[in-house]
Amino acid sequence: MLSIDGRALSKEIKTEIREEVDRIRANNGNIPHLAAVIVGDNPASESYVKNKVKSSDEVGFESTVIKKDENISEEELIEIIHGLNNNSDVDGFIVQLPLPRHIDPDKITLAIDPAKDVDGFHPYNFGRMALGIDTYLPATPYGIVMMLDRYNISTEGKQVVVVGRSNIVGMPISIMLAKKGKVGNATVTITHSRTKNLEAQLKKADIIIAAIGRANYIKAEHIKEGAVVIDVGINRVQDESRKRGYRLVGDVDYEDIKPKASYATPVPGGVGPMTVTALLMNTLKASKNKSK
Ligand code: L34
Repeated sequence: MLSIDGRALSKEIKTEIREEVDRIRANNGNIPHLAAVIVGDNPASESYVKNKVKSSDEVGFESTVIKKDENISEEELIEIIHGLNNNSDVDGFIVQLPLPRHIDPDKITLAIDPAKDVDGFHPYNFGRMALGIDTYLPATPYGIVMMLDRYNISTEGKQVVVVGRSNIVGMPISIMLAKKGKVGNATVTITHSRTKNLEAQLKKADIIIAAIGRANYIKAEHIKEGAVVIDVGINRVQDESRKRGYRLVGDVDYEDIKPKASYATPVPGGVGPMTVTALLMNTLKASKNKSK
């Protein structure tokens, strides 16, 4: 099996972004500025946002983090979003999910100016994505598409089984892979918690996209010989031998599928870093759109 190295690929793409930012700077252009809003103290969210800021620094972007207490009201959060919408210094911003339960994520997404929605979550951008009109693609699906593209893994005519139907991963990646295009033209099956006989679906898949949120759920016995396995899951499992007291594992039992898969993404170091890099790509695009 070949490992799809998301870390190395991210590094490569970030070097390309960095070169472009250097050119922009040399021409006295607009330096991309990403802002991230984080609510509460979810350790996973803090770690993801930290990676977004670190990567922004690496490519020469400006970045701002707005951290709010988990008791912030929905109205106050929407005020912050309006502030970012109207702040011409900020090219794009995200509101890290999940949000506390008293805040409706749909209301938050709808409050974001689609021109600055570098997550690609606003219905305006989701709709453009679904119609194949140029837009910000949601970061995780975009990262997966870049991986398949750069590893020359053909999706044309392939049976793709997506496990999970979330608005930010399962649904958009299903649409993107079914569409016309170099990474596209696949026959896509969307599976979820109500799917009957998931095992039979997985067994026929040439490519599996696992976004379930269950540690080591997919095993060798579930996959076809030579399948490509993309693992979107990031689960924390207790591990006292680690300094942090936990380790990260995917939705796929990587060691188990290794002898059977043709390609697979590790966790960590697979889809995660590509999500961050895709966000940078969208932010660069936002800043270029602004200078037009
Ligand atoms: N608004 N919310 C919004 N936009 C997003 O694009 C996200 N997502 C998902 C969760 N909520 C969001 C992310 O940022 C998932 N996600 C994300 C981002 C980065 C990483 C993983 C998920 C990542 O950097 N993963 C590293 C390990 C991180 C660690 O050590 O904890 C990896 O190697 O997989």
